[in-house]
Amino acid sequence: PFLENVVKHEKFLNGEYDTSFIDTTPELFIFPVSKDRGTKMLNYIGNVTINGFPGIEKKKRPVFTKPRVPELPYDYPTKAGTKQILDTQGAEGLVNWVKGQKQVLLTDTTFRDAHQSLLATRMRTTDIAHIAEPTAKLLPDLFSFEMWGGATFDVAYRFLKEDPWERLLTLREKIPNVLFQMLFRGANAVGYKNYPDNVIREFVNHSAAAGIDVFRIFDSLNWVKGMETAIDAVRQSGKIAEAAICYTGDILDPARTKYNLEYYKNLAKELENQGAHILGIKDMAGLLKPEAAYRLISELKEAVDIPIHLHTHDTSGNGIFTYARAIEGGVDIVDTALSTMAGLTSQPSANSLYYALQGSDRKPAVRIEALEKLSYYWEDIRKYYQDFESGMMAPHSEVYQHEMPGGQYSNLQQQAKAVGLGDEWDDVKEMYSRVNQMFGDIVKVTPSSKVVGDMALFMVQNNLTEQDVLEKGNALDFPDSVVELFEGYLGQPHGGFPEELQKVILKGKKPLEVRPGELLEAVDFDRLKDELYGELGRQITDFEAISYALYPKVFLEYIKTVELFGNVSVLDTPTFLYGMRLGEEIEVEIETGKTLIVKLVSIGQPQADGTRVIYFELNGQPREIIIKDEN
Ligand code: 3PY
Ligand code: ZN
Repeated sequence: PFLENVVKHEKFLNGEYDTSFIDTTPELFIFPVSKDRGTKMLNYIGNVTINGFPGIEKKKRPVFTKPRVPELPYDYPTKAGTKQILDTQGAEGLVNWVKGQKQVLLTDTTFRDAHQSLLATRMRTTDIAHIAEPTAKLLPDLFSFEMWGGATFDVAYRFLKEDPWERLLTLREKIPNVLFQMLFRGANAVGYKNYPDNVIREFVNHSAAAGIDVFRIFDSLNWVKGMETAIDAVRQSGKIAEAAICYTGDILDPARTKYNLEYYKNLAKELENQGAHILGIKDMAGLLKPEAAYRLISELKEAVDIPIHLHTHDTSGNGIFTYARAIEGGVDIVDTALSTMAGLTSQPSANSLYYALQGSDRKPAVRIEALEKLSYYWEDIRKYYQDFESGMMAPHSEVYQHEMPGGQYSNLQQQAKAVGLGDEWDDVKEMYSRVNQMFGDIVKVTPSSKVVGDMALFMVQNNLTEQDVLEKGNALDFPDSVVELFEGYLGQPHGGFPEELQKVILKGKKPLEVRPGELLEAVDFDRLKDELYGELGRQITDFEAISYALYPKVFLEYIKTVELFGNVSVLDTPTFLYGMRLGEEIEVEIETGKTLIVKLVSIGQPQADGTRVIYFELNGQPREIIIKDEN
């Protein structure tokens, strides 16, 4: 604070003080570095070796095979793709190009939704970055890579201890030819609650500048008002606004009248009028049955003039059939993942779809050898993350009953385990669908799906029925997320909230009737940067300020970890998740051209104070690190 005061002082800034001592006594300015990077890294490795990684069963580091990166000749070209169309012809030009395609276009979700849905979003940047260049070269004909947003932003900081902006910048450099797409939760940005409008705008502007081209914008209650600010911000940034309708219910079931074809058609027209360049159909749970897909898409093609982009999850095992029918219905773009990261709660496999469309005039212009080669890599990488797998081994048609989004399945399961309900998972799933009915049959997608999940956990944990909630609600302390939903802080559901339940949950509080963004005070980014400057003692980037505005606690926690352990994103994933085996030697490139060689020599016995000494060699020099054994 003292220095900060000095360097910001008007007279100091005007040069009214003699500062020649800076030049004459340089020794005053050599600050002690508390720990060097190597030591910090050894601290991390020692710690994870002894104490394990959250969510990973404690065991010796497994032996993994070297991931198979496709070998390409050094002069293999990077063909121009959709990114160049957008950059030279603008959003309208790109939309016209899409409309002119006979083939069905593909978005590859391997870098985002696939691992969000299969591996609790734990995929690290290093594993994506290693395959990014070959992917750009082998798949130049894709519509886009969905590679950012959704839960990846939060999980990067919270669990992977890495910076999501870095991921975007790194991948953009390696993939210059295909559009980058992100999932954007409308007024909830990449978080779980509504943010002030200026935060939404800043986020969109900075992500656009850092490399995002297509923003898939949705609202977790399909409330168009909640999407308006984001759509406008994206349009203003010159990028593609893909406004999405979340698909829920079943248009084939005449008994379920709340979300019928008319509902979807009206919503589609509203979004087109709102300025959407592309209409997204976001079937986040994989509920869109094949015949429903045909009807929905063919009717929407009549209702709107913009291209339609369909997203589904293969949870039920019907994904390819759904796409085949949607393609007959005229869908322009579909979301797939590389086969070894596809299926189950993830997207349908691009490799399978390729073969399913053989003989069709809408077959995509991708090369099957490319898809297969890249799939080998992901088959190897996926093994690193085996502890984050959901355990779902086969198609799961029960999804048509519980309606849980693919991205939530593995996450809610982790949450259930964390609160001691690991063995009651079947009850939690069943309760999830009962809570949905109790809430009036709402759209369930982040963050509304999280609220349904929180309530389901709460009810199973406390042994409550729907009746209990209504009768004893006054004495119950509902999860905050549930109270906020019923207060209107996530917007308004189609048909409103069930009134009796709303009264019980709000206990006299008045619900909002307007868009939360109208009431939330704008974030003063200059003040926020000053605040952070005070806290961290260094200049703050715009990216950091936005992250802090979205997740103050998570962001500061991340900064603390980096101070303690340095930049752990440079570690290979087996070391990051499992630590090292005795006698093992690894290389860590801490910056381009600067490599540390680390060998784990031995692990000392636990001491009376609960610590152990870990003996390493760092670039051939012995190093001892003291680690607190938390076991
Ligand atoms: C997200 O919002 O993260 C989702 O993937 C919703 O399906
Ligand atoms: Zn999804």
